[in-house]
Amino acid sequence: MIHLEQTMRWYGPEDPVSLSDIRQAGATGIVSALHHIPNGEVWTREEIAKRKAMIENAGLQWSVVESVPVHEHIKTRTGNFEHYITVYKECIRNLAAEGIKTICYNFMPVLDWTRTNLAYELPNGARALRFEMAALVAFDIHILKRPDAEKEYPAEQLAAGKAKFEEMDASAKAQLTKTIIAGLPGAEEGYTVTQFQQQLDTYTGIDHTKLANHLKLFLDTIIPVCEETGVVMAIHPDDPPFPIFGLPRVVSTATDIRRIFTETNSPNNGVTFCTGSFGVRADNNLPAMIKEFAHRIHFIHLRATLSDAQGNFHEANHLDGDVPMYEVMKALVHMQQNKPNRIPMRPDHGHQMLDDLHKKTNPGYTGIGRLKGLAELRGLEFGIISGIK
Ligand code: DNO
Repeated sequence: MIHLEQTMRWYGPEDPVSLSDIRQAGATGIVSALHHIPNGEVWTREEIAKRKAMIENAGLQWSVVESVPVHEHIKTRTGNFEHYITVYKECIRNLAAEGIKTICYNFMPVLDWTRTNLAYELPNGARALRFEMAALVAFDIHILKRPDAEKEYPAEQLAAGKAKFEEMDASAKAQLTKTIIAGLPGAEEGYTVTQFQQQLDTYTGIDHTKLANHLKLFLDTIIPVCEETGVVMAIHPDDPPFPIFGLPRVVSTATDIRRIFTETNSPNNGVTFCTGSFGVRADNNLPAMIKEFAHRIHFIHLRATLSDAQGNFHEANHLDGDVPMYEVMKALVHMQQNKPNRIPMRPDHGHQMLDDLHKKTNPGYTGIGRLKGLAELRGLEFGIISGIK
């Protein structure tokens, strides 16, 4: 039986979690990106080779790039978008030339992933990442004061947002603002409140259909380069998987993935199967999605969330929450047996716990929480595979 490849994300030399830590946690593959190169600039072969050597010198291999960011001009198809697509193709070619052939990316407008609380205390004292609708509304209506935003929320949410805003002091408001728009780890962009509104304005007139078409046009241009160089693209779902700040979302559901795969029909056009992102929607049946999209799942993020009908969620232990991780892992084990290569998976996020509570960490990317997640997931996979043999 073939096991999934166990990987962990490493933010590069500045990451408080070292390559040695990751190796001790048992991962063999690294997920990394050249975060020091600004979005829209070419990743040269030299820079890629340097990072690759660092990883290999630590006894690991660079399995996935997460992410080569997609410039906002490509998403809105304005300004210099053609230039940025040329740069993107160049990055694909250079990565392929250095032997790195799996690229994770997303097509979320303006913000990469979004949370409202990075230190949500759990009953056992560990801390988790949380998304609270009332906090998002408090920011949107009372801090950002986005024009006409009221019309997008039902009355109860507006009331909850107002109550939330009124209970926050100045430092809580500043903290919430920073959490939402200053850029979480891995996001290549951060904004001030004014810049954020200006960025939102660039999406005026871009609805779901238009954004979906921009993604298709982007893929139609880059996928031939991937086919030529043997690179697979793995789109990351929207996180959270529903529209926020009036922006369209086009990678949230099985219907979205089906559309993306049909419109640009190539095995190189694939998905990062992120159970944490897809799992927040009750209408996403994760095991069924794995079965349907197995041929195009090139990378896996495993994480569980606990959510409610109001759109609030927090990140639970990897085997808890409302993601049916046993069924998910069974479907993935089955998928892996029919693939020619090992599919990289990583424990996505982890709680801040034990000694990490006293350390400066990248929110969600602690050493100990992810070590625990990886250990549990690997144990689950081991159990399932042992039962099949
Ligand atoms: C968050 C990550 C995302 C992801 C990007 C992919 O922890 O899963 O930031 O890397 O959306 O492009």
